Amino acid sequence: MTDQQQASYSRQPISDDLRRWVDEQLAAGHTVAALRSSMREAGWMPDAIDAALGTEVLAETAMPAGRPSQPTTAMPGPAMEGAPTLIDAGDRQVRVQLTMRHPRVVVFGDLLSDEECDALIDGARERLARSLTVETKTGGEALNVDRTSDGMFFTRGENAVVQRIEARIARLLNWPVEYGEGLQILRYAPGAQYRPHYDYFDPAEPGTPTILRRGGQRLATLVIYLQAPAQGGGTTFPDVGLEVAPCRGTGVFFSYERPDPATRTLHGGAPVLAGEKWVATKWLREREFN
Ligand code: PD2
Ligand code: ZN
Repeated sequence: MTDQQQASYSRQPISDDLRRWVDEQLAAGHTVAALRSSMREAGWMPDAIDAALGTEVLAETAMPAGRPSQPTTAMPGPAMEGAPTLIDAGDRQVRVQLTMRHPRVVVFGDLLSDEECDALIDGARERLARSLTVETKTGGEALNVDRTSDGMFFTRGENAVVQRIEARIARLLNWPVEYGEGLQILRYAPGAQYRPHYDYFDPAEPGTPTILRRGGQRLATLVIYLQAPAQGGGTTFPDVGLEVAPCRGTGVFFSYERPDPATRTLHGGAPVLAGEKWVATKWLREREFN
C-alpha cells in the first residue's frame, strides 16, 4: 500500500452503518481484538478502526491499571507509538531490535541480564524432562516427535528471579502477570528442534474446550534466549521468511488475535547444529491463568 492510499484509508469516513455493525458485533460477544482483526483484513487502517470503535469501547477494553485481575479484550504487546528504540520495562530499559506488523513480531534486546539467564538455566537443569506438548485431541499432554528438546515449567512467581522477570514482562507487554502461564524452560542439544507449529489451541480439536477453561486462549508468545548455540537454532516464521538468530538475553515476541493460520504465526525452532540452545517461553492468556 502506498503512503497516499494509506492516508486516504485513514481519512475514510466512519458511517452510521459501520458504527451499527460494530455495536452488533460487540453485542453478539465478539471481542474488540476480533473486530480489529476483521477490519484490518478488510483494509482499514488502525486509526480509522479506533475511530469506528469509538473512545468508549477503547477505554473499556484498555488494560485496567492497578486491577490486574480484571478480564480484558485488548491484546498483549509493547507500546510502539512513536517507534521507540528503548522501552521502559520498569527495572530495565529494553531495546527494540526488529518489528513486523503481520504477523505482529517484536524482537527485544537486553531483556534479561546474563545473571538472570544463568539463574533460570541453573534452576531448571535438574528438573528437565523430555518435552511434552499440550494435546488438543484430549486436553492432556503427550510426547511429541515434532519437539525434541528437554523442558520444565517454573510455577508463576516461584522464586525471586522468576518474579522479577515476570513483572518486567508484564510491564513490557502491558499484560497482567496473572494472565501468564509459568515460564517454560527448554534445552535443545545438537540435532534437537521444534518443528513449525502454532502456539494457540486449535478450536477444531476436541480437547481444546477443556484446555480453554483454564485462562482461555493463548494470545501471544515471548521466547527468550538464555544461551545461544554455536550454530543453528534460530526461531523461524516460515510464512514470512523470517528467522531470528538466538542471542543471549534477547526475546522474540509475537501475538495472534485469533486462533487462525491467517495470523501467519506459524513458527518453529530450527535444528541446533552445534552447541546447546536454552530458551524461556512465556505464553500470555486471555484471562487469569491459575
Ligand atoms: O525455541 C524456539 O526457538 C521456539 C520455537 C518455537 C520455541 C517455541 N516455539 C515455543 O516454546 O513455543
Ligand atoms: Zn511455539
